[in-house]
Amino acid sequence: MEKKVLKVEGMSCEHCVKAVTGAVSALPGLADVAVDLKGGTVAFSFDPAKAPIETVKAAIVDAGYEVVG
Ligand SMILES: [Cu+2]
Repeated sequence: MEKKVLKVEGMSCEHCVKAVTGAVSALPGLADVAVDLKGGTVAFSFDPAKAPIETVKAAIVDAGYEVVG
């Protein structure tokens, strides 16, 4: 498992936190998903063999948010 923190734009309320947490948690090999609403970040552990980082980013984008780093 690798740990990663992504900067995500567009999260403004608890609904966004739930949407992003749900989208990322639904991917295979994802764990310990933690959204920091004020900081605009999403931290998680992931298994690149199951879900590469590009897949995680795509899931966040599909949920309607922008990954900026
Ligand atoms: Cu929201």
